Amino acid sequence: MTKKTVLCSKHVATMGGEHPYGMVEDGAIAIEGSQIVWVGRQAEIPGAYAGSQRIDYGSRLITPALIDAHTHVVFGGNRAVEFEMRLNGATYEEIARAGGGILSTVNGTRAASEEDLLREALPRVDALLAEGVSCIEVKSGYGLDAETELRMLRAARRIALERPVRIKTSFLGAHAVPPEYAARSDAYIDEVCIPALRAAHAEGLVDAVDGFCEGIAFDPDQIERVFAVAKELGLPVKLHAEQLSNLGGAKLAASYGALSADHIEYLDAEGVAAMAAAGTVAVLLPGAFYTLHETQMPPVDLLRQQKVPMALATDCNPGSSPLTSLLLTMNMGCTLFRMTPEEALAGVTRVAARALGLDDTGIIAAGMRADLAVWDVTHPAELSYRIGFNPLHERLFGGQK
Ligand code: DI6
Ligand code: FE
Repeated sequence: MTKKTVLCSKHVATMGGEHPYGMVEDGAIAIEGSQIVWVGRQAEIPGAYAGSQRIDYGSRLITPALIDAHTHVVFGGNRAVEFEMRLNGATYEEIARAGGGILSTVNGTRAASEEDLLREALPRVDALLAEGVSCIEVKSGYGLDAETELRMLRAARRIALERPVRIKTSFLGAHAVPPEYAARSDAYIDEVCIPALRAAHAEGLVDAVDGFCEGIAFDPDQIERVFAVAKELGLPVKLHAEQLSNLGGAKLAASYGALSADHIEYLDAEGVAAMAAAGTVAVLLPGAFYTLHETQMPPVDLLRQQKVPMALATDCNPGSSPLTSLLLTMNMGCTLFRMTPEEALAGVTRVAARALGLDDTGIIAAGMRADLAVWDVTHPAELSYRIGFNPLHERLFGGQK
């Protein structure tokens, strides 16, 4: 018989239901094995769980464990020197066009073994787990040749063997044009990106297909060729869209029923409407906005009005967002993008799950995985309010400490 446990706490933010934060006061969560089997008030615990082991967390807050729905945590090297160059006046796009930027990380990643990539990623992963994260999306996209793209994805999948965390992988072969295909981006898509996607899928390494639709990367026609193959393979798509300019990427992604369109600072009303109609999640990435001194805000009011769900993620990468704190990301979502603390918490739980196509995590409800975070705070707004403080008391992953 699987072990039953009842967790009790003064505040349980289920992030489901009608109340703000789905709050249950004097709450209890019954867990059997790795699953939540019942949630409600302590006064109403069903008889079936009366004799179970109880853990009393006192006046603390329990939330769903956090989900980082957009990261590039697997890569080789770092770009501190470019950070310095940007502060001496160079722009992100100038550095990219001069062969730095994403391509400098491509060099570092091609030179790294699978072991190196895993070893370098783990400290970043550990920083996220220490803040109550239970699930991390990880993209390829710094290999830009079939061998290195697959190596990145294998390293990403191995994170889940080294740490108690769920990993979802996205194939991002259409991230940048590698030097050997300079000025031949169409040939890169047909000769490298698409065959690498097929090979990665054949090896079972791909959960979703992503792309970078931008002047310094790929145009909508090129992205569409990759999406057509994703569709043929039965893989969901998502897209880095409208980060630095508006090329209509979000609209294209929505036309493929994308799980998410990410960044979207330059998204217009037409793009918002297309996302709303397709049920595509907006993944907002304030770490990149902050790092690049961006001034164009994502259209948060319009997204809200059109009921496009908003997720928040770190975009952890060595160039535009060397960020490994989802709590700081929540604070930035509130202060830079004027999201509410409730939207920020939904954005790293319920909505983040949806951006990854997951329906068994992100809220606290019967039938969901027991992925939970217990915090030394009494009100959920405290999670977004503080800057650089980690109040995590305990994280449960599939019911395990
Ligand atoms: N947009 C981003 O913010 C990351 N990738 C992308 O398409 C940045 C990647 C990098 O600069 O290394
Ligand atoms: Fe990204």
